[in-house]
Amino acid sequence: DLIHLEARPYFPQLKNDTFLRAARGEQTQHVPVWCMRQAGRYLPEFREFRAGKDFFDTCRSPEACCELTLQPLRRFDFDASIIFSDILVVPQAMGMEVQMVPGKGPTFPDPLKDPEDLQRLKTKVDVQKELDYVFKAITLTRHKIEGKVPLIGFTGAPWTLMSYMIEGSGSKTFSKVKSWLYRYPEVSHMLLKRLTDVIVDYLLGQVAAGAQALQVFESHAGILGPVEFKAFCLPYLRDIARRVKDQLKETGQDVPMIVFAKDAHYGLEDLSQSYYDVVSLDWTIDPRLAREQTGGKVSLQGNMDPCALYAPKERISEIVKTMLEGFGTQRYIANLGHGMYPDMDPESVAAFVEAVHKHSRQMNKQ
Ligand code: 1CP
Repeated sequence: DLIHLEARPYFPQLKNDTFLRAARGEQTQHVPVWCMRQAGRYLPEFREFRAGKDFFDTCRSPEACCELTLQPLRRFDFDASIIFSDILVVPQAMGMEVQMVPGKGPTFPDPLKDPEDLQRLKTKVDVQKELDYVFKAITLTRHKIEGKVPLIGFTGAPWTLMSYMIEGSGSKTFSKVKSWLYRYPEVSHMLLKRLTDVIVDYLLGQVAAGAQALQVFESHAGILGPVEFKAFCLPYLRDIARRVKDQLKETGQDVPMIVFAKDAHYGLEDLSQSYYDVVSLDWTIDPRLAREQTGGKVSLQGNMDPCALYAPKERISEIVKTMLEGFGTQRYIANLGHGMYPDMDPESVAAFVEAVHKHSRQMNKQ
């Protein structure tokens, strides 16, 4: 059986459920906080641990993933953790080769060039087998975290993964993958559908392994206009949440789901009605406007400009206070608007986390 979804009572009991409560829209005493890319090169212990090791070899080692997930929790008072992995393990599971080239980022030596190349992908992907190493990492980490905070599992969304599979790496214009949407819309939908099927199994497998929340990264949403977003992103994002939620419901499980569609301003209202519990925002969106557009239907997550971490500590505290005033202290998870950068100071992260906890507790008393 691919997915056995029974609850796992033998995991250590959760001691801090603030993040899960905020995600579900329940009252919290303080605003929970975590950072996208909280495991990363800005931590000296991360650089030391990763030194000389291949990135995807590290991803395939449950022990290594566990250690890297736990590192930021030893330093900071985060209210959630995210499993160390990468979104590109999904194209690998579908049969594509991906290398992490130092200084360049992820690279596909043999990207998809034209519609016939879809034949190079596996027709049937045994997710349980191909991504077993991620599931093992999640189960191990869930034990080793000892209930300190919830563990978030994640995936890349179909459009973002499709863009890497066709561009072969990051890109300035994304002209190759966008040309597919205009030249081969039907084949594009076929590919997005196949990615969606794998992603649904992958997320369910992560929950079965011990993930307590799920985040879907549509990091490249913003390179599309509103019409293409509605055609090529939104239906698949909805489909993923609906199918995962339906399957979990059958076994009485409720796992909060977060969608992060970076730079998709025009999509906010639709995303708030797409079965996700939480909509995660990049820093270009005004908190009050986001609340209006999502109509109080979902919790919100985000959205401090990561570069605000370069500010002096007192300034970080002020920025956080303004952000909390904009979002309010309920139905809200503080985070950055995107991932951290390697040259950031861990002290600034500590200041960010402290400011969120301190200001939100004060505001809740008033
Ligand atoms: O050697 C290294 O340390 C490389 C840096 C690194 C790290 C730490 C990469 C390469 N991936 C990761 C881990 C990672 N990737 C996590 C771990 C958990 C955490 O947040 O602490 C997560 C959630 C991701 C997800 C991811 N990978 C995304 C979605 C989030 C986002 O940033 O928008 C994307 C787009 C990737 C691809 C990727 N992997 C790595 C890089 C440098 C990139 C981006 C490349 C590009 O700009 O296109």
